[in-house]
Amino acid sequence: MAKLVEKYIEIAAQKNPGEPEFLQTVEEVLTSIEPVLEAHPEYVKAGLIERLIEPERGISFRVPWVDDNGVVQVNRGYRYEFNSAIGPYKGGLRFAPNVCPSIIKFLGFEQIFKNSLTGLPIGGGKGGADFDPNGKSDGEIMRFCQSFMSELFRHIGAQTDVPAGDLGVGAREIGYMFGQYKKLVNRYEGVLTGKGLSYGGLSGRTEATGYGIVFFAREMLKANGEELAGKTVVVSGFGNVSWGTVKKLNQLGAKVITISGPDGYIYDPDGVTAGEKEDFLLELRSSGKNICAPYAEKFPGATFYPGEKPWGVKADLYIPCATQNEIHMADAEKMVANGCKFLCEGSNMPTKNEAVAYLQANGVIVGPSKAANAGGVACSCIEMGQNAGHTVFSPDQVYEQLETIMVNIHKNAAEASQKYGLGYDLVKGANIAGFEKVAQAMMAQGIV
Ligand code: 2IT
Repeated sequence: MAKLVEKYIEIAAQKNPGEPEFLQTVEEVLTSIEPVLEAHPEYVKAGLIERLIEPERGISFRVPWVDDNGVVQVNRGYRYEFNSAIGPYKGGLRFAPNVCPSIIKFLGFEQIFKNSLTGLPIGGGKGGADFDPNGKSDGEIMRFCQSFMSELFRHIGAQTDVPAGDLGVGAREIGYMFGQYKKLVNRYEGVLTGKGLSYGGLSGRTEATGYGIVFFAREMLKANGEELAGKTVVVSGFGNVSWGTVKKLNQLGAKVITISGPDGYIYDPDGVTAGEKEDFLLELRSSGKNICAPYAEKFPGATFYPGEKPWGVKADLYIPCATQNEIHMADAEKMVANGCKFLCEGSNMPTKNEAVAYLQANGVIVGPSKAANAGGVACSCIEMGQNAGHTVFSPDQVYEQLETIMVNIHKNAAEASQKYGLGYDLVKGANIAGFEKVAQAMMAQGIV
């Protein structure tokens, strides 16, 4: 079976040259599900893996817009509709200069299993553009979002494909895209999630990803006889996911000692505490400068380390929340040397495959992002339900469901790993649990 998995990985490599991020996740997922393929030769016969690694549809399009100086700018937009076996395509839109097919396809492929793990009826997709929102005026952001939606609208819909935010796409961008979609189709429908509360958004969606990550981390610790209260935590990033994570960690009595940005990291030995410090993350984000250094000017107890990542700081728990491939082998070595016991991945695929293997081999419990950060998309699906039912859910209703979903994801990943004799391996368990449901649905629906 190892040979077979190698063959699939080889097919992916041949068909997707120059796409390292996509191939990284394909290899990670397929290696994990080897025992499932062994138990189900009918999946092999049905060409299920060949079909799974090929997106159902990939769209690339021109996004022309005019900047504040009257100069025409052209970006490239994408939507990869990866798998609709268990529900409409669902996944965020990322606006960042490095967006390319490899990044969108890695995110789209991950999203298939993540969305399946939520237990909710959502397929996998992802999109975005190679547009850098940092330093752009509000007018430029609006014109870009309108132009982007002027093409994307024909491919999406509440029953077809429901995008949301990701890096560089928050409530403001979702608002502009929603307005343009509604104008073009003349229909008020829940085609995007992460909307503002005044026009169909879900209470708690903004916090959902970070809160979910912390619930997942709590379950990981609990399963290993430990609790979050009193733990020191290294967090990276300072955006929406980091903010929600810091908030919930503070509520549960843990102490966050770092945040980071593309410019370096902040070490705050007193903790990024609730209130002023926590709220300052929002200010940093909305400044549009994409730097975290001002935190150390505002709070003199903190130190800014330019150009460095926080992985050499000693802590009980590490939660990367910035972007993909933040943790390389050298970082993993530092973490192990510092006695790291738990890594809970907040951002999508923050750790290189070889670094995950090294951490696990050295006794670190790793919570994979597709399980740990699934609370965001789970709440997106609750938002879809709210819109389809023409109703409004209270924050308490949302938080209660979110917590239950995260507890179940941890339980299902741990059980799937046990079932295949892999012990407590959440990385493999999450891939297996996510895959099993999608595989069953694909088998039931024939060769499509
Ligand atoms: O990576 C993710 O799960 C997201 N960016 C959220 C996707 C969604 O549709 O809410």
